[in-house]
Amino acid sequence: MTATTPVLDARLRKALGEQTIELPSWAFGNSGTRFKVFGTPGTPRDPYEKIADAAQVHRYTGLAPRVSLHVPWDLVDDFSDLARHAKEHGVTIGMINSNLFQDDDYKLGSLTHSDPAVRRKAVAHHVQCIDVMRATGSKELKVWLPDGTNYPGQDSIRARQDRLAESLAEIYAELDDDHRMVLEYKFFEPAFYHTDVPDWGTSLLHCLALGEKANVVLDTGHHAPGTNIEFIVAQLLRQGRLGAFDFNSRFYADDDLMAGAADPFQLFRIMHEIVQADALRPESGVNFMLDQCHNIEEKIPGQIRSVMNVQEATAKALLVDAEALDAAQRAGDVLGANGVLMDAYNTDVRGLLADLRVEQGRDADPMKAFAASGYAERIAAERVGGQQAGWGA
Ligand code: PSV
Ligand code: MN
Ligand code: MN
Repeated sequence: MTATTPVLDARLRKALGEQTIELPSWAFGNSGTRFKVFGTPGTPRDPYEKIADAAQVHRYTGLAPRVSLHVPWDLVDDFSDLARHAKEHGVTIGMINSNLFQDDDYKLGSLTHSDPAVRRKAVAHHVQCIDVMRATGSKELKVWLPDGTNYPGQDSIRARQDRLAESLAEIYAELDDDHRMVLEYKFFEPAFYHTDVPDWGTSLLHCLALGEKANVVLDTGHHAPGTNIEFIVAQLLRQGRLGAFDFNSRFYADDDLMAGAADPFQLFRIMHEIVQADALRPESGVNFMLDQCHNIEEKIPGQIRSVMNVQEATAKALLVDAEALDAAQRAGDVLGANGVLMDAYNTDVRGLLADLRVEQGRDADPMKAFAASGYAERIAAERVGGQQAGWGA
């Protein structure tokens, strides 16, 4: 097979031009492991500075117009002022993430806790998040549940599911008509024996019970090694229930490394399912978000690299010759079908994407352009005492 140079035609221009990737505010704070959190010069000191940094990613890629907040990590006195600040920087506020994992009361569970008072507190926290949505113009509430147990017999798995269903219904009832809620699953951690929302099936069952405004979040780092994630993507898309991605890479567990760094082929296979289902369009309702932490690498370039990796995987998926693939699949041509997919994956799309950026009036190379801008040096000089990711102002 001879390599061909891909051309930026009208179809690619439109599809790639419409793509957006949401950034997590916490990617801009310092983070690390339980062993050590390394500081980075210029780390944001508050949510305002996190948004200013996120806006840099959008400025150089044109791909990241929304910033997702985590409450209470990103607590401010006036959320409408934070939304105004975002707008001033050319971005908007995206999903509002609740936090059920840093309060002593939630040691044995939050929305699943056997004590109704603890459950009430956890539900009230989501009501607070919905108020933040109203103040910021955000339309999406994201719930990730750390609840689970560490030992067999510690609590009733079944009773916890019932309590969870009730708590989620109370939260759902608080949503406005134009709000959506997404429920994220994770197979283990912080709980080690059983997790209350461990997989897409459990998340989907709760969403189906709640109603049309509830959909599943797929965090690529939240599966057992070897899981066929693109199968889950295809299945949720068939049901119209894929609400969002949390993109990141993992080698071992929930590593939160840069998207497309560990396994670019997996990212391509995921985007191939998205393109096949025509779910790249903004109206598809799928929010393509990153959920990452940059422990040792610089944060803004780390985010730029990640969105570029998602864009490259998308461009390759758009290059799959759908007709040839369909013909080979129908003919039972195993090697031919696989060859069509691999041809697209093996295409170098970097030139095509550079052309797209130049057409959009941006620099062809976002990494170089950001490095040359002097922004990193400026914030390193201006900001003293930056925060750890995950700790509010
Ligand atoms: C949990 O591991 C998770 O993926 C959830 O999305 C949290 O909100 C996020 O990480 C916190 O970093
Ligand atoms: Mn996540
Ligand atoms: Mn995670």
